[in-house]
Amino acid sequence: GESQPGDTPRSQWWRDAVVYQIYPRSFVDSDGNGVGDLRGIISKLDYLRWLGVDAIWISPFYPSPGADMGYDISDYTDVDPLFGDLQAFDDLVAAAHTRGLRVIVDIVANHTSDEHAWFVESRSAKTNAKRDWYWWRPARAGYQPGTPGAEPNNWASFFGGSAWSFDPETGEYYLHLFDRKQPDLNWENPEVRQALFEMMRWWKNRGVDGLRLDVINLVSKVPTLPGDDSGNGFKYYACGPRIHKYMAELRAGVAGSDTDFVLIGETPGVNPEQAVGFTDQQRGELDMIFAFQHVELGQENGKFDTRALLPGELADMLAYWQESLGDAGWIGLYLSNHDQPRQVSRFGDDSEQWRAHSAKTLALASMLQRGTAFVYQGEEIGMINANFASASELRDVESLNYLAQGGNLKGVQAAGRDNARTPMQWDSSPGAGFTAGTPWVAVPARGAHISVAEQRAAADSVLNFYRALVELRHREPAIGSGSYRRVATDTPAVYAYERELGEQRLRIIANLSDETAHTTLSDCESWQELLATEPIAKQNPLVLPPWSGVVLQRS
Ligand code: ISL
Repeated sequence: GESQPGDTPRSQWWRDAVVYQIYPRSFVDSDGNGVGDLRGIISKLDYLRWLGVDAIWISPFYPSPGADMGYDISDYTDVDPLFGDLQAFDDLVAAAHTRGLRVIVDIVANHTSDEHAWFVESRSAKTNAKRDWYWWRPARAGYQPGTPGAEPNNWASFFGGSAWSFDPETGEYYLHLFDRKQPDLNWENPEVRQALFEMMRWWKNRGVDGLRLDVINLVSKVPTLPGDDSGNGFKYYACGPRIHKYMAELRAGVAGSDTDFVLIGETPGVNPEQAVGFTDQQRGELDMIFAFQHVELGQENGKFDTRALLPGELADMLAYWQESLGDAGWIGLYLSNHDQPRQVSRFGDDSEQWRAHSAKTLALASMLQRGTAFVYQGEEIGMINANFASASELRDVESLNYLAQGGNLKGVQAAGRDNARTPMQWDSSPGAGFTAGTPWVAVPARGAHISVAEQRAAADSVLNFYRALVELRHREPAIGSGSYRRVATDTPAVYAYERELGEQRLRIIANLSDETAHTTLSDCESWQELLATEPIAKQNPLVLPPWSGVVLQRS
């Protein structure tokens, strides 16, 4: 936390850091058009410095038709006029660096928009020089091109339906693991990799301090693209045969010898062993990855069919990852982002009674584990799911496709991505302090009173608790550098672990339920409280009120 951009390079500055994720469309709108923008972000940098975070990660702001809200990029080296221009970006980087904040941009290199110049060329003719930059295949043998069942294989798109779309212009299909407007790039072609690395260096040269790499474990496919009899193709395109070669090339080609430049991989579907494979520092690939198993808990039949979690289920999964990694590898710690429901609604209790308590307790349970902590905008005030009651309020292609294919609104209310994409609530005015205009997605009626303005003034607010947690991460070396050890508890809903470094020993205890819990603390006198979500008496057994937690230090 002490190091600033411009200091003597200090490797692994990110270990004790907190990264704040900004979804720019929904953060601050500086010009009243209802869409957040880069100048809006600049206006809140002092707030972020007050909160104490080390870095910001900004979701895509590049020119885009917006089919996937900017994760479909049509020009990698510019700013969409919706969000501003390159001058605004340069001003943002300078203003962030002045305040000691690092800037991480979001690079979508698995696919482009179908409106990107590369794809426009590629689709124009089978003989085009860029034809091979994407995955083109003829119809399945014996089928009339463009008719049902003629897709080259049975791979499924993450957003529903086939991963192939037919292009009548040349009579072939192109692969898209996401929307049909997001064709997959062919990383097998070295020209593609060189073009992508050059683009990444372009952002580095503009002053950015690191990259969040979208679905980066999907860039190496088994080149023959085999059909998958018992699945959706995942095993042939996730962590494919050349993934480690590509990641090493990326590190060398983009970060070079700059040990401060951070590479964060978004890696759906990886297990702990694969996570270590990507992030082992000796191998020189990524610095950290995002795991998914904990956010996919309870998905019975896809993400829109999610059951309530059992007591201890989240704790067990978090502990499984921590224990499996041991002192190898590194992950980003998160419970939510722009693709997930709000963490209080998913893992906590978003009723008025327990909302603030569970927001604090979840943060405490997650953010002091071994890894780099991430805070998605709005989590620091305990924002809750929008629960939109009408399809007309939804904006996300994934949810809209799901409904169009017969899915039900309840599933979308529980798991839809719009839940996390509503305007950041700065105050409780009609535009939430986000916009003076009409927001691109509504400020939900439910929870509209939750705001930064209200919480900044209240000492016991969720916001001030986050601030204290961030400060604690920076202050206690055992958090950034210590070992992790799970501590058994009397109740499955209580998650307890220790972080240890040299003489320092911290114990984190969190009651992740709405029932009072008792937990035995041997040697009660030797523990001293560093932080708690609410006053907790020093006694043995410890009595933890519903949704409460404490950080203790052994003296
Ligand atoms: O959000 C998901 C399911 O609801 C995930 O499967 C998600 O699609 C996956 O994590 C990949 O996410 C990233 O790439 C997508 C984009 O839509 C997401 O916003 C992005 O975070 C395609 O670029």
